[in-house]
Amino acid sequence: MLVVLFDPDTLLHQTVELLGSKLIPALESPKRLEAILKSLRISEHDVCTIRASSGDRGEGKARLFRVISESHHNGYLEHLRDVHDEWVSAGLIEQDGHVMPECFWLPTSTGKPMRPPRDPFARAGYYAFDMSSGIMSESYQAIIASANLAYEGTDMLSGFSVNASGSDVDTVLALCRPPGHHCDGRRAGGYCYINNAALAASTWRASHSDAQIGILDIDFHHGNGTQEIFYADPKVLYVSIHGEDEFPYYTGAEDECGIGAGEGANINFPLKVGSSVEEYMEKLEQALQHLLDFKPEFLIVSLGFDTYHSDPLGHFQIHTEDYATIAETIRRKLKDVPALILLEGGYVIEHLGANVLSFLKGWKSV
Ligand code: OKS
Ligand code: ZN
Repeated sequence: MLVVLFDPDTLLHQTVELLGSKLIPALESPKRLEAILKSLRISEHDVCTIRASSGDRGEGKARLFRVISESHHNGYLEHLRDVHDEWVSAGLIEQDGHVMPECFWLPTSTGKPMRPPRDPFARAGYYAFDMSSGIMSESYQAIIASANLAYEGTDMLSGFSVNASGSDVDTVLALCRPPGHHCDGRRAGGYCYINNAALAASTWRASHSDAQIGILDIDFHHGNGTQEIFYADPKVLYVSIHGEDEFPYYTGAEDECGIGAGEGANINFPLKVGSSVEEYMEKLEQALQHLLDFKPEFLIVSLGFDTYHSDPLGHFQIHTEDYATIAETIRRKLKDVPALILLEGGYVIEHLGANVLSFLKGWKSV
């Protein structure tokens, strides 16, 4: 059985980004989820609504934060929680303003340790790598709601969640926003603040120590954050198919294979901008073979719909019906592996709902 998870608090985050040289409302907007929910409703697909902000404020929540801390720095998490208030108190912005970095940290030869500046204005650039990760008053609530979907979804799949009504759930689609795959545990960027995939992997491991976990990233963009978090980890295989030389520009090359014990457990498939669905499927088959050979007991799919042909931030020739083929191909190859599908990018609002439905149709056809 496949379950779709959603938290209304994820809609609260609505910020601005630098695109080209203009500051505009971020393309990663609540409208994306509203469009998906509308299509799911019309097709009479069940959506399970859960809330991170209500109900369990005790042990469950503490556990969520414990798991988040495994892959994210505490100072960074405190920054996400507090920086908007700090900027308001310092008179830097009004309550409805957005925290945006001015100057980024950069490596130097001074030998000084990298440490966060005390000044909240300066700190914004210490904990971010671009200007697509602004923070507004309700961002933190949405960020935690999004992360909680990955956490609860994993719990459902591993079978010990109080929310799980039965043990026949083998797939969860978590309608996460903000997305996660660009966040490396101490820097927000590319609309991402908490790495939902890393959080899911940590959640799984809490109940299955030593598990082999596979992550398939099929967003148009390279998941630099997920790669970074698991780069030295032999137990987590990260496989990504993404636009070559596209955002985030400095990662995603074929020769990034992992390090130390993790060598071989990171596989990148950069694909030329403008690639056809045939070229895409060829890489997908290869990616899936690597995952199958790895024998994961849990599969995380970072799913972006910015591979869609007319996406403003992606440039592959993929159409609505192709998402069914893609999903079917993944599911066929890794049929018995419980799967958590996490929403990442996808910005053509008018077609997002149809693309999600197409993906689900293909997934369920197996
Ligand atoms: C410029 C746009 C930055 C592109 C971010 C890409 C986000 C994404 N402000 N990642 O998967 O979809
Ligand atoms: Zn993307």
